Amino acid sequence: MHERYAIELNKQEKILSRKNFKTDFYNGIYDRYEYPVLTREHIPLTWRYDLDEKTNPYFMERLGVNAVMNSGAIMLNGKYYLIARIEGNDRKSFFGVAESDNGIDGFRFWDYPILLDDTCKDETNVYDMRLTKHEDGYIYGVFCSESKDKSVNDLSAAVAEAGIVRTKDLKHWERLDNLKTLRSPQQRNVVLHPEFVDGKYAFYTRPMDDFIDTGSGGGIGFGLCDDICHAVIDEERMTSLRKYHTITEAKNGAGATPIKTDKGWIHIAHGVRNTAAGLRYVIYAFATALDDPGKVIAEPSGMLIGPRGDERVGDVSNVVFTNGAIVNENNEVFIYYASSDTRLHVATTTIDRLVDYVFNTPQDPGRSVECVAQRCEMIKKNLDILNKK
Ligand code: M1P
Repeated sequence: MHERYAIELNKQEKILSRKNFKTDFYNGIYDRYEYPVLTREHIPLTWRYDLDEKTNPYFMERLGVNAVMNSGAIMLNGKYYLIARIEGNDRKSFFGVAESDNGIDGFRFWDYPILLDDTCKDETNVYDMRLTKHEDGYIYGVFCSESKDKSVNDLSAAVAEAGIVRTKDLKHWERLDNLKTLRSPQQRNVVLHPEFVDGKYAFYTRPMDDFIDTGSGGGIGFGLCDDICHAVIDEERMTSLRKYHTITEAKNGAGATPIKTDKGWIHIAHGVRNTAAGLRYVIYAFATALDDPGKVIAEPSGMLIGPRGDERVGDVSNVVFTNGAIVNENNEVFIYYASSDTRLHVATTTIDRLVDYVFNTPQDPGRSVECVAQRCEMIKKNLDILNKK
């Protein structure tokens, strides 16, 4: 074995066995952590280097990895699993399973990445899998299946669809037909709801006219389908809407699979606005009704998580994005979010705090003057409290 192997393995082991800890960041809603939970440095050396000295005498990285980011998440048999989006140096993304005992550190990838059934010959790229433990007994993975748009003579033009796989153990994956939405030409950020709705499979969708621009797509959609093996959605109605001069002005999209609470389904999604420096992605939350998971019943004002410090910089800067969260047996919530399409972090909270945040944080009144009035009302209440002391 090349002498460099042991050196690199040792360096990697330090990262893999590093304990993570909460930073002093405080907002009462969630905690942030010092280290990302997954980075390109977490990728096994066997995935990147040819260890055969005859074919790789200089111990070169042959198949490098550029980034590890947007990850689906699930708890199984007491362990925390992430289905990470891994982007190779060749810009193609793929999925790998990383496992941890506590959800905040010690994530290690299994021996092999996931090799999907090659059922879509035009598919060039796959990414951002959302995992749903469905009441039908399967774990579903819904991801973006991207192909070149052959209808135009533009090498960057693409078509996004929602690919669907299912498994029971995260080891054997069965590929189903891509979702068809009859009224939306493109789809990304599609999430399967964990329960049947009116006896049907229910999806949160993101209707788009184009690969980047959602165009006439007004926000996060919701639609039902009869057959998950050949999923077709005829009609999508809107849930969380894009709104002028908010964090969702340019687009939004469903993130983690919704979390069921006594008061409603809590959704942790992303919102995008345009700036002179390009698109800015933040994470926000809202709730839908238990008896109608497509109907928004609470939407706190503004963002839940925005990029901070080093998180602001990466391959696609000024981005935080989530497609996975875990609730453990103690009702602790682990929100996995990637920063700047480069690495993956965790923020932790509890169901009680999340419910309080979603249902008791005031809504965005929509105009500066009303926002100031809203803030003044709270300040007045606070000053009255302080002055009584
Ligand atoms: O680059 C930021 C994100 O862009 C896309 O999100 P959306 O579909 O809302 O534009 C996704 O491709 C996502 O993977 C990426 O993190």
